[in-house]
Amino acid sequence: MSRTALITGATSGIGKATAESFAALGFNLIICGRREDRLKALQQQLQEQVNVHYLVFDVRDRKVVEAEIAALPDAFRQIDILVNNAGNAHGLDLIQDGDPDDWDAMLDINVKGLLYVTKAIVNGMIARGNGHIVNVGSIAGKEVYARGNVYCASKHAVDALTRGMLIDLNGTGVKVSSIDPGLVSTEFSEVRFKGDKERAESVYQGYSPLVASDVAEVIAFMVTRPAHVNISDLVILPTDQASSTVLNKKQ
Ligand code: NDP
Ligand code: 8X3
Repeated sequence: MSRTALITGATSGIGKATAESFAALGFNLIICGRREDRLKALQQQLQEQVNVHYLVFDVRDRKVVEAEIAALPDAFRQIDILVNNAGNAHGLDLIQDGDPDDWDAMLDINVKGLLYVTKAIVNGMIARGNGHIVNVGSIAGKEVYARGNVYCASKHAVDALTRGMLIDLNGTGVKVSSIDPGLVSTEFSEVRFKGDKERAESVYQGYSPLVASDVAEVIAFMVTRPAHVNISDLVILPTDQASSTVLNKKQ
């Protein structure tokens, strides 16, 4: 029987590319995000390959997350793979200049949103003795860089949660993995810089960044390992990047 995957943040970037990679593997999909027009377009694009259902929710809204997942149609109720991908950075400021609304967004979306979605799905996986949760962390969850403060804290929290889940779910049949990318050219920097496209584009110029499909292909590899193999943590960087701050960038 075909596996079913739920992907948060499937309207763009890594999440969308993961939906495309999973469709190529024949996985049925539940694609999630706030922008319904994009979810509809992706459903149209992929439904010739696999069954696709979409859910519109903000991962911050716990009640809606719970209700939408609880109300999934029968054909999509058994979720075999959860990709906790929804997230962004908001701002790139010194801590003393940071906007508390940005801090709330990063901690509520990247950390609490991941918890809400996981909670709504993990008990079904445990009951079936089978499942795989892939958390999209970041190099920012391994290192702290200047002005990264709260975004880095949110991704360090994702790193800790992945390790905590791995321990707590040991023996249940549910695999837990983290993928931690470096610089990936997506809408990420446009969100971080609040729609400033020029500044966002400059982040990815002068070197070869990862593209979303580079990360998606690795996620697809991670979820297709044999039952006894779990890739628990994987850092993926552009060849031009050695750490958060060491980048072979031509000015
Ligand atoms: P994008 O901005 O392209 O995609 C972000 C996705 O998250 C969108 O689909 C967006 O959907 C969704 N999202 C954001 N906020 C919410 C919310 N409140 N509720 C529901 N969905 C939300 O960025 P990326 O693809 O790059 O980012 C995906 C993940 O990868 C993030 O967790 C990010 O931190 C991580 N990452 C990114 C890196 C990069 O360099 N790009 C590097 C390392 C990690 P919508 O707006 O429709 O809700
Ligand atoms: C996104 C990569 O370096 O902008 O997580 O934090 S970085």
